[in-house]
Amino acid sequence: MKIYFAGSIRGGRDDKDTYLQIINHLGKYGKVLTEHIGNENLSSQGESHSEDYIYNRDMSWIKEADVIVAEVTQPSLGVGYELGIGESLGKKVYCLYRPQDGKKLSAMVGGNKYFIIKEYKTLDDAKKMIDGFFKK
Ligand code: 6K6
Repeated sequence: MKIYFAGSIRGGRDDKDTYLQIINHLGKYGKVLTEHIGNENLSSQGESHSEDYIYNRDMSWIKEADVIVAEVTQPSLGVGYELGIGESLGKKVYCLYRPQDGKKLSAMVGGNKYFIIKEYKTLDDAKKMIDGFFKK
């Protein structure tokens, strides 16, 4: 099972610890192609590869992936784009969202019935939701 994990980079790195925990948990179910997203040393400036390289690598990983799992709490143009590409390629797309006061998930994600969207409060909840998804 190849898993493409999507999480904000230039959209902001506030949730990078959460990404790392989710990526580690997803590792129980398959190969996470995008392990770097949980890297605490990866700043909002991203990796030191060229933009071209990153775009092409990430697009080929999405094509290769069996499933896309995204943490969508921190709004990110890149994550939104990846979700749309995942849908157009017919990939399963599973989104984890942590509701926060005064903020709402984009209607272009929240309103799209193609996406499986799960709301969580704690990391333990999120892990249990992931278990439920992969054990189906
Ligand atoms: C390169 C040089 C400077 O900054 C960069 C960007 N680096 C990236 N490295 C890896 N993955 C990236 C990068 N930029 C975007 N992505 C992909 O988009 C990841 O797979 C994330 O899921 C998503 C994050 O998008 P933004 O818009 O928050 O950066």
